[in-house]
Amino acid sequence: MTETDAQAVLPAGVTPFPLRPQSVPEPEGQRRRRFRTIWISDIHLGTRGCNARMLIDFLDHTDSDTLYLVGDIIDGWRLRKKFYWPPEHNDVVWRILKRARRGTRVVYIPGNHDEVVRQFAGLNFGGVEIARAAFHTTADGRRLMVLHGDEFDAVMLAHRWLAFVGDALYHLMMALNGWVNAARRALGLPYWSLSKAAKHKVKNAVEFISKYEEVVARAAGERGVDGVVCGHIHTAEIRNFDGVDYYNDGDWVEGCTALVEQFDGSMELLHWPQEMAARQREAEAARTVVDQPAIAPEREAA
Ligand SMILES: [Mn+2]
Repeated sequence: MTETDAQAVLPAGVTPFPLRPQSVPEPEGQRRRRFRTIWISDIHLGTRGCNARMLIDFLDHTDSDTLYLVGDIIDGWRLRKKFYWPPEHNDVVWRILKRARRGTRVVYIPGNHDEVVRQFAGLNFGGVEIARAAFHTTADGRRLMVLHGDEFDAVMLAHRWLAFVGDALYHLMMALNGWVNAARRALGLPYWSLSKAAKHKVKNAVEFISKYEEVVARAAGERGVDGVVCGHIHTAEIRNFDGVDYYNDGDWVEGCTALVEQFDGSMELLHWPQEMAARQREAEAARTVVDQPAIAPEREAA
């Protein structure tokens, strides 16, 4: 059903969902960085921790042939406790649906926080393919297994207490992170992730992450693929374990990262806060050049 059809069916005065305006308008005619493939995960829409604004900026400055949504896109666990859905979270959903309509192949692999969507694996909603896992072949012919990554939680049971303590600490840290960054914004400082900084200081967490990466890579190797792409642990990484490539696309709560494949098959992690800062510096440099006409004083002298 098109938007106009919906309008005809619905009673007067009732606006069909698609006609709701976006709160952050999508810039038009802007040059986007093109990639063969983009992987993003752990967006956690429906939580305060979600950096929707930064993700909107990412979506507005990039494009790809294929987009993989590698799980925990919507946080059903948190939403069940408390409904939280600001307009920017709608904007993210909108941008993804628009991409699918423009011709990007969008594959949504639900994670543990959006596991309710898993029952729809094999279906297609508005051009978004739902899948439990996927295989991706890179431009240089490597076969990668794509999955959220919570599948390995059982294997990581020995470390479960850490995950449990982690969850409580995590939400406390997220709240603090919001305050810290509001203050930093007010001071004109760039975004900085408190929990990311803290996590790298905690030895246990580092060990846990390293172990997790190894377990996932080994499982992928056993399935005979060349590599694996996952999310789940909110730690972006590109590593190789005994010839198996391990890629983690990170998250949009703390690090705000995406994994991208260039057209030659090479892979890269984009740290979006840094990309945004670099763009801002460039814009400022360009402004300075415009502000200082170099020729004018000499002409005056002549
Ligand atoms: Mn997860």
